[in-house]
Amino acid sequence: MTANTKESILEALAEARQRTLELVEPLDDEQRNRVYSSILSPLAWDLGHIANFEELWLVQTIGVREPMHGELGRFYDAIENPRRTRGELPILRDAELRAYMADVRERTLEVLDAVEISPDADDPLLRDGFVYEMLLAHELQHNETMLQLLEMVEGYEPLRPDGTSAVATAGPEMVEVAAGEYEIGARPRGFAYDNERQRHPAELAAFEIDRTPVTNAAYAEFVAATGAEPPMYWERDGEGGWVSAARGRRAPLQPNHPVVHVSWEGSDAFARWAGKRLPTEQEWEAASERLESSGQAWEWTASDFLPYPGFEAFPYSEYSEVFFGDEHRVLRGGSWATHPRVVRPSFRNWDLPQRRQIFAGLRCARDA
Ligand code: AVJ
Ligand code: FE
Repeated sequence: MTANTKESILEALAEARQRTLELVEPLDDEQRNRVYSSILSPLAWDLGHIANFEELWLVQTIGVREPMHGELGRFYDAIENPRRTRGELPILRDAELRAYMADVRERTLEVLDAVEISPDADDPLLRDGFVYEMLLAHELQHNETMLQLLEMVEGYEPLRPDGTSAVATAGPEMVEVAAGEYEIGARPRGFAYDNERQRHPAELAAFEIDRTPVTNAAYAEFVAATGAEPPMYWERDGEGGWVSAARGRRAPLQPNHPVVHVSWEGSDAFARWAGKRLPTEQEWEAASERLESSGQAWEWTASDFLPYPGFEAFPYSEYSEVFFGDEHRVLRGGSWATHPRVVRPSFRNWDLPQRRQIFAGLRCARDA
């Protein structure tokens, strides 16, 4: 891992912002403000929230400056304002929103100019550039949430084509992982979220795990055999098959691509139908180096989102801690919509078991 410098941070901040703005570039203000779904924010909220998170951490906290718009931050607080309420909030819109994003960024760069980024800074927020890494990850994670919403925007044409590809088909179907003690979680050095720490040993029994994620073709077979709920956006093609109707456009489903937009409930049912089960998140991580095919779709695991031993919330408990419990399931890997900066073997994503808006499928495992 190379150390963060001001130059590398500047470059990454600019790249992330360009990606954010490109996503909404093809839309008009009405589309940016529209509420498409009660489980996703209007895009204008994501944009203002991205900028407000930047103001909060890089300008107010690191730069010790007063908020630029008084109480505005309240409306961008993700915990205080559940997604279904975000369309009615007095948030910034249109030209005011664009100006706010640019003003925050200007101040961020002034503050960055004055700080010292070093591996042994006293302030844990600045040590190794942690707060800048957090900011970048936050914006890029919201890019993925925005792409989930963009699936619902009729006729949306991205500036850059989406990246998806077929799963590898050569080689053995399953990989065997020996029983033993495996180290789980992020290493002490390098950026990771609080929920990836502490790194700790986990005792695993021998298991086998699919080398590749479940494909559209396999999932269609399961739906046909069991009458299970199809993935979100699947529509009948009129000939007994399926098409994807995401973005309001009926497009063929590639049979050998990983299935996405399935729930945990559907994933768990698929695995049982196949005579297998979902892997635990520890099994997934222990096997991760040997899975050829990952990073195209998030993968549901059998695990509840729980703290690791020795967990300490840092730098704020609303990122992970408030979500711990048996309500959310862990997803591992990453999807075509996930920026590489966010993907790592220890990264833990989570959602409710019935949710299908995320780019998630599954991979099966079984006891050896
Ligand atoms: C890790 C994807 C579940 O979107 O709720 C964004 C990421 N946290 N802003 C979410 C997040 C704060 C989070 N997930
Ligand atoms: Fe956020």
